[in-house]
Amino acid sequence: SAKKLRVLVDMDGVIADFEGGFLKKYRARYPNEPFITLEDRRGFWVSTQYGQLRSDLCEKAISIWESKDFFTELEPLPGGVEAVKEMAKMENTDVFICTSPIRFYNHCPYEKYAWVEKHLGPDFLEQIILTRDKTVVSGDILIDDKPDILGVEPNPTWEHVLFTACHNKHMPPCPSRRRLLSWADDWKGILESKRR
Ligand code: UMP
Repeated sequence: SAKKLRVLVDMDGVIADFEGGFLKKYRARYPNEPFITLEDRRGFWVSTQYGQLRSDLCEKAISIWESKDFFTELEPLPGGVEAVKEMAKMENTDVFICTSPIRFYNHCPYEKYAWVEKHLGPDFLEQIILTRDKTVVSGDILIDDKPDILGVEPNPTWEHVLFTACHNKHMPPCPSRRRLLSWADDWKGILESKRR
């Protein structure tokens, strides 16, 4: 068809290893506190699960991603950077990185730009969308590990494809929602299905 396909790709948990980076820095900073292995993670909010473990651990968890260099130093998730670069080179395809910064804005927005420049290249700085509400962004597909993406727009234009992460992999399969198990999964097939 004539129109270009617009793909929105989330950052944390999809191309950047937020969970792995969090756990490593939490354990280094709080070596004597209990922690939750990635195998035992449930629910999107790390802070909520840590708060359930012990109430004061909620703010300790938050202190990790509010620290300088947390977001810049996240490792890329396997295959993510390569997939996004390949996607961006495909004909009739526009790719945007669509990510929600934390509300503590001292470091996070800057570091998200720095991460994209480092891993995807300076040209990709044109493709960044920072928003706390992804429902107002238009696109054909949103690849995101957050199970519930809500906001002011009740009928977003995109189809949410759930990207598998440690916190969502145990959720019962939902027939109306497609999943990408990893970047080794058939993301090209999902894009092709939207072009038809
Ligand atoms: N985040 C929190 N609390 C948590 C887990 C994640 O504030 O317990 C942050 C990290 C990201 C943002 O900046 O929320 C999620 O952004 P998206 O992946 O939905 O774009």
